[in-house]
Amino acid sequence: MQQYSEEQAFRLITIPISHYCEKARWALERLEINYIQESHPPLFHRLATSQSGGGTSVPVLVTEVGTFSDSTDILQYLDQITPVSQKLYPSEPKQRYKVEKLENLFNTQLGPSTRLWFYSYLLDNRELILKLFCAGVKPVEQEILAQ
Ligand SMILES: N[C@@H](CCC(=O)N[C@@H](CS)C(=O)NCC(=O)O)C(=O)O
Repeated sequence: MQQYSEEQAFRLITIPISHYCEKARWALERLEINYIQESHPPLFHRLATSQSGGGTSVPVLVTEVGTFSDSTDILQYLDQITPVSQKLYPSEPKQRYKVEKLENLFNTQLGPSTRLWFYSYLLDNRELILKLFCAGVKPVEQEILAQ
């Protein structure tokens, strides 16, 4: 089911290997919302995030009503504009509390810990870093990174 037109497509600023970006992508795709993804290698992303009114981190979702620069804010906004039958979050208050608690735990503990673990292996492998950081980014950024 397509609910949003091409003109309304949101812009999602990402870096290729971020699990927080994957969370935002998952929500957009689950809700079948049109979006244009703009991926940048880490650090290059900061120009796009700052110019769009976000902070320094990704994901950033740019919409007609504003810019959302935190994955939970993005999911909550998407949930707000979604019909009741497709909501991401439960409507029942106790269930919603449980879901938000889990989301917060994953955001503040699991997410940063797995990222640290992953980077501790990745940083020794330049070839793999380049491959992962460059997935889906503009050729000019790929070239600069490969120098
Ligand atoms: N609380 C934020 C955390 C996002 C976050 O840590 N993003 C990382 C990528 S996994 C990032 O942008 N790092 C690069 C930077 O901060 O410059 C969210 O849920 O969106």
